[in-house]
Amino acid sequence: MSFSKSLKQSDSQVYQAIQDELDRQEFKLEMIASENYVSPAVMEAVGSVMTNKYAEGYPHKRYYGGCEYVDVVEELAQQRAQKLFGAEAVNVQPHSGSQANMAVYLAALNAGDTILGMSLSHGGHLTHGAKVNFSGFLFNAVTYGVNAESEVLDFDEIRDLAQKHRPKMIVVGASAYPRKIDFEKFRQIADEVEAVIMADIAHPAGLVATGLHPDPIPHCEYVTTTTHKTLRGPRGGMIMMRQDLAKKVNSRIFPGIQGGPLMHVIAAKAVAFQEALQDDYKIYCQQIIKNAQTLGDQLMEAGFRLVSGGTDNHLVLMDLSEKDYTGKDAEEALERAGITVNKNTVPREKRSPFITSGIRIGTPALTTRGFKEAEMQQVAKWMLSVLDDINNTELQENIKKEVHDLCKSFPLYQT
Ligand code: DSN
Repeated sequence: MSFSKSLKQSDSQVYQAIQDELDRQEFKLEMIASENYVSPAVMEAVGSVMTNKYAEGYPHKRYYGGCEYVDVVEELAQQRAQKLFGAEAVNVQPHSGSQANMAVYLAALNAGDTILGMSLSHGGHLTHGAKVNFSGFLFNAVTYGVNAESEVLDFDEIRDLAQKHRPKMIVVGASAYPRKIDFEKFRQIADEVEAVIMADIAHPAGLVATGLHPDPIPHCEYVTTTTHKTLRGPRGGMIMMRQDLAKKVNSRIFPGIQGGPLMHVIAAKAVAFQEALQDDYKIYCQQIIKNAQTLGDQLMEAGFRLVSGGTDNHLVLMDLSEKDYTGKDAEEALERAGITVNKNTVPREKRSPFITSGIRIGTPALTTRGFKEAEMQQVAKWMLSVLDDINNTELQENIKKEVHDLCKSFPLYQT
């Protein structure tokens, strides 16, 4: 019977892959803007016996017996999220950001209704109306972008589009937008056309929670987020809303689109929210922004172009369209040097999403491991060396060793 064996004893292949992933995270520079490292406490909850429990329904109204302890963690997660964001009502059950968004759409809209969201190629998200996504199949999706010159949200264009198309919902939020989002301005436009707003704050959620980014809660009917980006919790989603909207949204999550909630993940969300309520989490979020700005300044000083000319959040978007290499080339070269980023489309993109003319670089994960401005300057130097001589694999190999050494001085999980 293999039940009582450790993973190492029972499945050497999966065990080895996890060890390799641990090494990758420990010894490479993780700069994907949507990723982070959770605390051992969060991981302990994700790996707990709560994974065994079926708990369809909501606390104290379940379809299964034996839910008294999963009720405790779900209520803790709800209460802590409410405190963290000042939300009237929350649903902590969405398995992902995509499912959080889907539940809101199904609560607020009918198939065929018009939604107005940010275009994917300008930094939006698949679930904000992309043609290849359910949000594009089910709804009549119209998109807005950034201003051609300033590369920041163009509220005149957004107002014109809203008045022309009369969307039932305006979707606010982005996956690759380096600036703060003014939810109050979106509210004014939404009121002019009698639309509701769903703000998807998956990327800046931690910055919102700590007051370092404008707060969508007073201005938006629905606020969705993932819990694993700047918020530094387990992989999952969450919906925040006014109390009067909660019943319908909750019914769209269960039984609408999900079955049993992932109680181990909900337990870990509770742990992460408690961590985010501590004073040092705000210091962490402040450092994320300082680190992104330090990196951005160094790249610009070296002559690189950043979309919108800089950042005031956790990411920078490098526009490489004037270079003789692509976003894909840059991603691959940096990866060979131990620096993980992702290729990304930029405004006015001419290449396919598989090639792109940009890279998106984020600082939440490196900030978690303790990097500050000095380390970010070093990281920028390595990136610049790689990009200045992009086919030099010997240089990349040498930088990879230096990256390894720096990572060793900032241990994550291995002591
Ligand atoms: N895939 C996420 C990102 O990288 O931004 C968004 O869901």
